[in-house]
Amino acid sequence: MDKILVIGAAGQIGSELTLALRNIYGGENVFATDIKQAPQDIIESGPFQILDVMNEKNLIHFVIRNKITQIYHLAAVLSGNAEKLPLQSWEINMHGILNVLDIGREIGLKKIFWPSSIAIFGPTTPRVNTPQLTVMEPTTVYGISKLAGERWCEYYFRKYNLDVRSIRYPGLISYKTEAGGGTTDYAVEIFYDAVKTHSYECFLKEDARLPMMFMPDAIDSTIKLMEADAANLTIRSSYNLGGIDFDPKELAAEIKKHIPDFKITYAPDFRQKIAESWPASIDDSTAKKDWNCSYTYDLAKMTDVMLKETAKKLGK
Ligand code: AKB
Repeated sequence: MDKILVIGAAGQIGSELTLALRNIYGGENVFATDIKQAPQDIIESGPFQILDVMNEKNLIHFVIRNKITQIYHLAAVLSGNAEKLPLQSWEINMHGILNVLDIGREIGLKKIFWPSSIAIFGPTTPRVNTPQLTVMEPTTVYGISKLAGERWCEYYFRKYNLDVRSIRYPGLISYKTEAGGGTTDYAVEIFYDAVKTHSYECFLKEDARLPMMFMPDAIDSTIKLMEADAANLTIRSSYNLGGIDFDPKELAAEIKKHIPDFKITYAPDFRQKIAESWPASIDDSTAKKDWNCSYTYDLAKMTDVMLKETAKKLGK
């Protein structure tokens, strides 16, 4: 039986992916770790330990002691936060993935998953239906670190035959754990404020169209990619994933169908410039061809579930 290590299990993706993996592989076989305390359901459904991916010695001891065969390395500083502390964020984002890749090579791990992002694209990239292979000149430190990480993943695959798999996530929308410090976070915050105050001040402009995805689709896609036959995978940097694309005005209009007096105002900050440098929509035909990726949620379905679940969470 595979033994899986999740690094960043208390984060936005990790808090949901860990539970999904435990459903498949059994709670005792999925080791959750983070530098902060995890939610109660993670602590109760299997092993959890505080662990810092930056500490290579502790990490390798953990991997050997627990006979780990697969790592999902999810910890990262996101785009908005990374702009505030560029060099520290570069260090965290790069050091983490390099530690994991090198342990993978040394121990002979079966598989590694690492998330990349639409942030690897930049203002010179075609914005509409952005292809899998295209110009990549990111202008954020987060984007630069994700692009470098992608190159390292492919390098370890080609040089050491390490089975690393990756997805370029669009903005992820979820109700369980809030995102922290990203440019696409408005699409999560808006639901909390809509439920609490029927209003939201958006830090992007009304027409800032970005690719997004509801978390259940992101989790399903991640597991599908990790279970795909290695022989079918033609991309060893990271796969484009499309999901849905919308702008703040369209999302507000969808929320208004449920909360008629909902009001949105706009006060764009530094994140608007980041959003303008990213794709508006994504061509994910390679992922569809190679491992049959597909999605369940469109804007209307996602909004309906987000409003219901956020209201439940806030006791409204
Ligand atoms: C961010 O906004 O930084 C992230 C991302 C798109 O990778 N959500």
